[in-house]
Formats: sequence, structure tokens, C-alpha cells
Amino acid sequence: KEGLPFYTEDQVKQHNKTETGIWVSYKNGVYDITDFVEGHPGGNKIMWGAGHGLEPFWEKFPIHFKSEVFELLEEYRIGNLKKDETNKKPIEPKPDFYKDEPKRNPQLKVLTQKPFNAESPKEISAENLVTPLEFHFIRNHMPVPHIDTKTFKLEILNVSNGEKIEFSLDDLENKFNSVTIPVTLQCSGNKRKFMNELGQVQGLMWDVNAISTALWTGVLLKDLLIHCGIDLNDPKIKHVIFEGLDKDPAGVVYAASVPIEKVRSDNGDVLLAYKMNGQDIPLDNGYPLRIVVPGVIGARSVKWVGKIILSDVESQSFWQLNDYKVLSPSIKNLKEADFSKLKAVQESPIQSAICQPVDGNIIKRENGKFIAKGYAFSGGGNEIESVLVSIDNGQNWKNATLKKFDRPLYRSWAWTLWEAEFDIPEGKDQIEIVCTASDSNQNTQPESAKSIWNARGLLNNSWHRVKVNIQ
Ligand code: MTE
Ligand code: MO
Repeated sequence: KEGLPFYTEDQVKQHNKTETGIWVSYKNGVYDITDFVEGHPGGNKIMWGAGHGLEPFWEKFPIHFKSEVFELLEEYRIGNLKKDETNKKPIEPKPDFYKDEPKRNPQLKVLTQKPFNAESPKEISAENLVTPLEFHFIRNHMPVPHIDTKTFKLEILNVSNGEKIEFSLDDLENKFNSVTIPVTLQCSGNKRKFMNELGQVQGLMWDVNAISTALWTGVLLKDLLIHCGIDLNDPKIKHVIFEGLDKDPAGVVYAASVPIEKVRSDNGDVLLAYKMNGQDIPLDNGYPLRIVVPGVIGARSVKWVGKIILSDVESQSFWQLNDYKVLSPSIKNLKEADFSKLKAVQESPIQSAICQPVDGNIIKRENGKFIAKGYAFSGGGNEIESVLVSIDNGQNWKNATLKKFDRPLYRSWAWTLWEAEFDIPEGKDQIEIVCTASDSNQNTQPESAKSIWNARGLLNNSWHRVKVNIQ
């Protein structure tokens, strides 16, 4: 706010008791809430936020995720927060922070060990409509939490009336109908590596396999909430926030949200899943309970979910507000970005990739023919209708043969596998294969990532190309 003085985080910290006045910060604002503390319905619990940023405090008391509270807070604003770079250093993780990580299949293509991030092998994606559990890609932001399933309780909080309901795993597995749905999860950073070739972007340099498919079994979240007596048409409920039980060294948990429409819809299929391919969910993929939001970027399918909050504001997590958003191509540097003006990404755009052969493979001329294989996928429940494949840069296209799940209209949540056979052309010792897909809503892919380039390198769904050598 213009005109108000700037305070450092240290100055805010010194105002942590009634005698000094009680200050808190939230995002860029500094607030003097001394007068407010007296009348606060939570009693002295609000002192948890004293002298600090409010973000971790609100994570503990998410009932504050309300627009009224944000408005109320503005009345107490006394200044702006001057970001103190020395305090902004990430808290050093303890050396043993990652000591309990699970065992993983050594064939996964590892990008980072801590946190663990790895792609499926291409040959697995080319051949399996359902990815075997040990080959599902893994995208972790933090260490894998270990949850005691005997004492575990899922908490559902409705901020429109403050009501809290708890469920044990046993309740969820035995007291409700279970459904099984094939769902493809894709990280919004899939294929970022290729966008980076057009200009530097920030994030993990995923190739084409930050995507996998599983048969997810669980309770439809809609059914569970209705069972709880929650009115999903209550105008005060606009977002459903999911909080994970994985924490960073400062105690911040992974969280994200989806609009209530996705959960409420008969065609939404948002699942509270406790089985993956008929087995316990592997530790890396969210054991014992995770949210699966079909047709939407992977980031919203919160693993190790411990709390579900029905709220009138979206999740205030970093990942919801400042990370998974597509910036304009004109913003070359994240520092110039104003995330507050952009919507959090939900549905995935149409996508396809070649998984076989891979770049640099040698194809024997004597065979006369070769087969290309891969996947195509579209978010929002759209079914893949065709995949076109070319070996002459799109002068001629071949319609690939498709293999997919038989699904109701607009509820196609899983990828389609494709294959196409080609005669090896005479007189060439290298060929480039290119593929592109279209879906039941006539969505198509951009030829190049140039027009969709963004500094976070998200949602690269441009045509995929692979070069092979003929010998
Ligand atoms: N949930 C929690 N609790 N913590 C996380 O780090 N990563 C998200 C999402 N859910 C994440 C999470 C992201 S960005 C993706 S792409 C998917 O999980 C990946 O799911 P997977 O690891 O099961 O493939
Ligand atoms: Mo992701």
C-alpha cells in the first residue's frame, strides 16, 4: 500500500507481546493486531502468529481461509513488509531430513534424489495402458511422510459453518461405495526440457514421461461430502483445499485446491483414493490416502492428504498462488511476474509424445519398416480422437492406431496409446518423427512451443519430435 512505512521482518518480530504491540505480516502487509487479539474468538491461539508471518499460522487454523478475514485484516494494516534477504535464505534442511525415503525401482529416470523426482522409462509408457506401480512417475516437493494408518484420521473442515468431521481409513474403505477409475496424472512441467531449448525456463527439466496412468480406487469425494451433510451449493463454498502431510523444514505442508464445481459435478470424478492398481498406494504416490483430480494437472492431486477444507478462498499455499500459473511469453524472468493476476492452472491441455523409438536410436534399413509408439492425452475428460504421425515434417501424416479405455463421453481421464508403422524411406540416413493429437472437442497441439513459452516452463504441449538414424 502506497504511503505506508516499510518494516523489516526483524522489526515485526520485535512486536510479539501486548507491551510492544502485536504485529503480524501477511504477504507484503504488516498489521498491528494488538486491539484485535482481545476480542479474537480463538483466544490466545492467535498469539501463535505474533511477530511472524501469518502463513504458517493459518495453515494450523485454516478456518481463517475466508475472504472476510482477509478484509478484516486490511483494517489493521500499518505498513509494508520490507523483505529482508538475509532472513529469506531457505532454512537448511537437517542432514537426516531425507533419511526415511522409500526404495525405488532403479529403472526410473531420476531427475533429483532429494526431493525424489523421476520419470517412467519410455519403453514402459509405450507398452502399458496402465503403468505398473513401480514405474509410475514420481514428483515430490519434500520428504515422503510416514503415516501411522492406525491412528490416521482424515479431517474435513467446512469453513462456512466451522464444522469438522473426521474419518478413519477403515471408515473410508468400508462404509462407502468404492469406485475404480483409470486416471492419467501428468505433471504440468512435462516436456519442459523442450521449452527450455527456446529460452531458459525455471523448473525440473522433464523429458516426455512425467506422466503415468493408474487404476485408482476410492470414495468419490462428492459422495463423501454429501454424506457429511455438506451443502455443495452453499455459495460460501467456492474452493476445496487439500492439505498433504508432507512438510518442508519450516513445517509448511504441501497444499492445493480446486474449484468446488469440479468436486460437485456429476462428471468430475474427484476421488479420495486408497488403492492404486488394486494395491496399497506406494509410499511415493501418497500412501495411505491421496486425492485424484482427473483431467487436471498433477499438482492438484494432493498425496498423503490429511485435511480437506471447504472454503470461500483458494488454498493460500505457494504452489496454488505463486507457482503453477502460466505467465505471458513476454515475461522472461520470474522476478517480473505478478502471479496475483493469473488463475491457478487446472485442466491439462491436449498432449502427445513419441516413446519409441527414442532420440538417437538406430533403425536397420534391412527391416524395411519400423513402428513408432507413444501416448496422447487431453485434460478435462476429452477423449483422444486421432493421433497423426509424420516422418517428413508434416507433408504427409499417418493416422496412428489407437488403444484406449472405453469411457463415458467427457469422462475420458486416461491417456490413449498409439502406434504407426512406416516404410523406411530410400536415400536417407536420418529421419525425424513428429506426432500431434486432436480430441473430442477439436483441441489440437501447437506446432512449436514458441507461442506458449513461459518462464516457469509449464504446459508444453507442442508437437514432439524424435530423430533416429537409419543404418
Ligand atoms: N502432493 C503432496 N502432498 N506433495 C507433493 O509434493 N506433488 C504434486 C502432486 N501432489 C505433490 C503432491 C505434483 S506437482 C504432481 S505432478 C503429482 O503429485 C505427482 O504425483 P505422483 O508422484 O504420484 O506421480
Ligand atoms: Mo507437477
